[in-house]
Amino acid sequence: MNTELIRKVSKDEIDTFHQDGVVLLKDMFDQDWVELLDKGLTKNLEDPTYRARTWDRDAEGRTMTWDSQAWQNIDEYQKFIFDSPAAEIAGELMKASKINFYFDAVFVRSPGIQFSTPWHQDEPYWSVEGYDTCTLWMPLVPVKKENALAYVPGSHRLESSFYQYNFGDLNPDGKTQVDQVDFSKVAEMDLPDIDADPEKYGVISWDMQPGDCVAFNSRIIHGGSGKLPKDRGLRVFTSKWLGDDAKIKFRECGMDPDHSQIMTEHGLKPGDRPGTDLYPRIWDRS
Ligand SMILES: O=C(O)CCC(=O)C(=O)O
Repeated sequence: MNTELIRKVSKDEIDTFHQDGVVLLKDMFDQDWVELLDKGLTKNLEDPTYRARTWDRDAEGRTMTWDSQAWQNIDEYQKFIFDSPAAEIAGELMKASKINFYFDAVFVRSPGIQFSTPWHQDEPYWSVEGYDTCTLWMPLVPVKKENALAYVPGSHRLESSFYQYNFGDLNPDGKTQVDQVDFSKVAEMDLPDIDADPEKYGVISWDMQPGDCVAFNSRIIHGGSGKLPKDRGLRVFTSKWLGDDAKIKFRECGMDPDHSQIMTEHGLKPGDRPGTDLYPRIWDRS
């Protein structure tokens, strides 16, 4: 298992990440990491956290499942977070001096399910604020660009706060939503109707193989991923990383996911740099 970068993150990739807020990184992880995460994901699905939810179940019983913050109970995820080159990749892209791990989230779709993730942003609704935050989106199976997560390049720089899709509404089982939030008090405007004219918004996504990842700034508008052909499922592991300017922020409007309680229990308060064993420092430039 290769704990070092198997190739450098290029200057072009770093520039694209800053300009567009998203970049495809081909061949960034070797197959050992992909297999390890896949094993972890199987465990995660067999023994989900209390947060796990089915976001969609269609008439044929096909599902889209989400879970998050499972890493503390899954050795494979821990090994990836602490020993893989992921933190260094995030550090290079964000030109950071230090990188803390924030949390993991998985998105698993049955073959043929049509469900698409609604367009949304992440960081404006996190319990952390900062421009220097990024997600590594890693499919553990091959995925075509029309079924992969899509992005609006440059939207990470928009100042507006948009009405956020309430993911608590994705709840076909009527399960009590643990992170139910009311975003209506903060947002100034609706997200544009991106699906009406994806070209106008420059919507981008890529064909990907296991070992590739997309890195995106957590403020970017992203969504889609789905509309799968009958013989194709999708298993995605994502990891969220914090760069230099990330600070804890408890948002009055509610948060998704809301870490305020566990942060407080760990002695963390608004304005602090996320740390402790909850958000471990994984990488330093030195
Ligand atoms: O893969 C998906 O469907 C959604 C991923 C996502 O929204 C995220 O990683 O923030």
